[in-house]
Amino acid sequence: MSINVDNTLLDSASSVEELALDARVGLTSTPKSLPPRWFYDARGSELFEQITELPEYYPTRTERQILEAYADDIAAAAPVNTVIELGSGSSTKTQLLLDAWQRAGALQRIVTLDVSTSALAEAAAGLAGRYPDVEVRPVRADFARHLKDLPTTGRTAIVFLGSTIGNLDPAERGRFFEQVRSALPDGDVLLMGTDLVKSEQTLVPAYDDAAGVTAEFNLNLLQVLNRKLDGNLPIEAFSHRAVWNSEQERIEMRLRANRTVDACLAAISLRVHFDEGEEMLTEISSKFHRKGISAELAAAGLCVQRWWTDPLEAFAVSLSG
Ligand code: AVJ
Repeated sequence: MSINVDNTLLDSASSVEELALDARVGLTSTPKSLPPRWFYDARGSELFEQITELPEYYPTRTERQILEAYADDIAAAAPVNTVIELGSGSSTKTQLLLDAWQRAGALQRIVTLDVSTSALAEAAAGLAGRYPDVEVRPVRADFARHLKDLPTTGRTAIVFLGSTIGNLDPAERGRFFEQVRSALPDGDVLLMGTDLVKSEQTLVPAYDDAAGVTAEFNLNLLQVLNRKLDGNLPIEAFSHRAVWNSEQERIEMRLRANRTVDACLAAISLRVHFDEGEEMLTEISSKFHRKGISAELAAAGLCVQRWWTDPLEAFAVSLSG
């Protein structure tokens, strides 16, 4: 079965315009940076799926372990009929929750929201097949901006898994939680996965795996720029870096120019220069403590009601309202 992806909030033309804007700002800043959502073209989404299966990348399987153990507990604590999944990707872990909500008997509607049309379309077909009596609505949108534009009917859980919240810096998280708070009437909830602070020896390999999949994922960003903005960035001149920033408790993915690079993005008439050794920040992946994330939620008026974790406390799933 195929279900149309709703592109009205983010069509491909506006997406290219937004990339143009981000590239113009990010590539002329010091240090250079780009927002991580541009990783997820069809190839990038596929590479991310491969990352989730790497031996070093513990977050996905740990979160799945938590959901496997506690899905019924979660469904009981959050008796909802509408699920809005943000940054849904392939929605595979979400099925554990949806099964539990369905067992509880009230599941009526699933809205999935992602920037990747290909991931949305594929996931929606799977969900519609698995939950034939449930309305499935894939919406192409940016979770950081479009929450207020989503239909909210019925008792709702906003589900935000995978520690995607870690991609936002503290100010962006503050704004995001405010939006969640205004989108959720009393009684509605946010179910969120957060990766927890742990040793650098575990964190760095998770973002710099032996097979080089994360490196390919990071470098694919240059292909996205070249393809969408008619650029000629020499991919082979760059290498992948994953660095633990212990002060800000986040992994930083960077692309390092191994030589001087002079290139251009013709579609936006932008010349791009990298010095040898210069690094561009392509993603932050913040790691959390229970206390810190609870305080951030509280600052937006959200209270943590439940907190589920794995035995090693590598990852947590929280329920707030
Ligand atoms: C999907 C944003 C949660 O930060 O761990 C994985 C993306 N980047 N490996 C993460 C990612 C490099 C992932 N998130």
